[in-house]
Amino acid sequence: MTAHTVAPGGPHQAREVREDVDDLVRRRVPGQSLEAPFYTSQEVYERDLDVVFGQNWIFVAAAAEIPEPGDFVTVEVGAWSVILVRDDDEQVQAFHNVCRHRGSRLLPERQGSVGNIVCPYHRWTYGVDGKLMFAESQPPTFDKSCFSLRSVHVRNLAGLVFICLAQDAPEDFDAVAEVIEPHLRPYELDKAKVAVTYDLPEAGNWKLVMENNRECYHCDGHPELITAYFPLFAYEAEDITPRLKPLYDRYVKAGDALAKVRADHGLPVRDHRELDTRQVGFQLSHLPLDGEGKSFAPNGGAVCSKLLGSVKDAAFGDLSLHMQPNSWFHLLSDHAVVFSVLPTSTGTSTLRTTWLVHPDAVEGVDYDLDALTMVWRATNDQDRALVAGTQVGCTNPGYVPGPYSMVEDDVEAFVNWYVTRLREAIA
Ligand code: 3BY
Ligand code: FES
Repeated sequence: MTAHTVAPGGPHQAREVREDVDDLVRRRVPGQSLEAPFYTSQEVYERDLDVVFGQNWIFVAAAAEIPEPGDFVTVEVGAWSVILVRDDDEQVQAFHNVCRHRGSRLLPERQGSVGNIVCPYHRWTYGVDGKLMFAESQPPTFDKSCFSLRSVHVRNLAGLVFICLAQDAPEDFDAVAEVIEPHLRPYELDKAKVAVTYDLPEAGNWKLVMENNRECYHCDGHPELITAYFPLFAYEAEDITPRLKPLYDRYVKAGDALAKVRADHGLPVRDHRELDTRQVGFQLSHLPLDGEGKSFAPNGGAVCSKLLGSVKDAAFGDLSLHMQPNSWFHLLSDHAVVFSVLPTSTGTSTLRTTWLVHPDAVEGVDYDLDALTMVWRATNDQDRALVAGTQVGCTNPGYVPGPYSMVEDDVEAFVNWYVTRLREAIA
């Protein structure tokens, strides 16, 4: 509950509720899963919208979704609605989806193309640069320049669009972007083509979707994925059990081969892990793939015959990028898959997945849409069931937090990042 909200029981009760959430945040025990109210309470949900989604850079779209001037998508984050639109200079702009007259929603559609943005109520008309161009029946003193659309902070990081809804956006985005951008550059995602995007409703709090993504402890539950993807996420040599040894040996060998390919492309081998050590938390790793080592087809085969951007070698591994608080990305030689999680209520969220291919790749010729998307559709669906099961479990009064294993350090890093943001807000 936000400080200014008055609870049904009056201001007194509002203060108690706020103190309850503060207390929950303060007493969080490191090394174990969060207490139930983090996933089940309306007050925590509202705090998350305020402090996490309202204050941080969040990933919301691929720039390829709006390739031409006038193309737009709208993004719903809690009660916010934001328009992302390509302007006449081909830059991505972000505006609150609210008319400057009497507040009507401007664009109700999820996606489309406009010449100008025209309010459906009294037809105030804005350019795609947000400037008010026309408002009927105004007095001579009316100054249009005072009523541009309210802009939202936006960055296009090599084709990945991030917004920040805060008045003052966290400053370290640009420093992080500088580290990440050279790794993304070969794929030329800004020029890519969207093969398909789809929204998966999740019956779980947004944090459960993120925590599930941050580990591969459960990856035996992804039979399609692990024919190509090594499920050794976050494993160190000492975590390798006899069962995993043959897989690990294959992983090391494939990693050596990938290092050579990266060197041939003039790229130094690099991993960056700053998941909970800065506000724009991220992890970037270039991972080898199993089987043929090319892409996410069963057994590591290719799924598109045209390689992205300037990538020369089909066996170019998987550039895996995790960003706090709500996204992850897989970039391969022949396609990329980008994921964002947005909260919709305490116990529900939406996972949006977009597949990108070379701009000239033709469906049915260079790729088959079912084959392109099969592995991650299956994986997302399996994860959806795991998340739903955890939401139900956390809601059970019998739930108590349990310990993270040695291979769940990225789950813990996500939770650390999250709790740090909440603690900073309390301070
Ligand atoms: O998409 C990912 O990066 C994670 C890693 C392991 C589980 N999930 C597939
Ligand atoms: Fe938009 Fe009136 S509310 S023109």
